[in-house]
Amino acid sequence: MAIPARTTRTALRTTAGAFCAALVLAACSSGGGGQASGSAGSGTTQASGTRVTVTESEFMLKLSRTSFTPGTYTFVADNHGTITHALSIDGPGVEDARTKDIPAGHSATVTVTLKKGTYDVYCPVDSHKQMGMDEHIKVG
Ligand SMILES: [Cu+2]
Repeated sequence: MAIPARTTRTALRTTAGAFCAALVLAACSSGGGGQASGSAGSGTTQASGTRVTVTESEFMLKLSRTSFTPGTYTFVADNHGTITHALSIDGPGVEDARTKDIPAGHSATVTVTLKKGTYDVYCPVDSHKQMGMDEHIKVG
């Protein structure tokens, strides 16, 4: 920043003010960009991982495997029920990742990276979780 040494006090203040405003704008736009790229990951469902099939019906979940080691998994939720379900996963580093709503007879996927710990696998539709569509898996 080259502010001439002989600038009058008033002019200097004006220049400094404009400079600060520019800084704030720059900080705002770079901050917003960072947030946007950070949240983009949670919406990604096309990444692939070890496939785990979760059969859903009223009101239970059945996982195709019960033993997990840390890594990336693609949960394929298969709705064998007669009403709409979905699948959500919550645990260390995974905050309520979920499939879209799945009509009866359809399936949808959600990909997550599991770390050591316990994860909650459940149906986030209405109160299905409380009605029994709730399983816990242990990773590690
Ligand atoms: Cu459900």
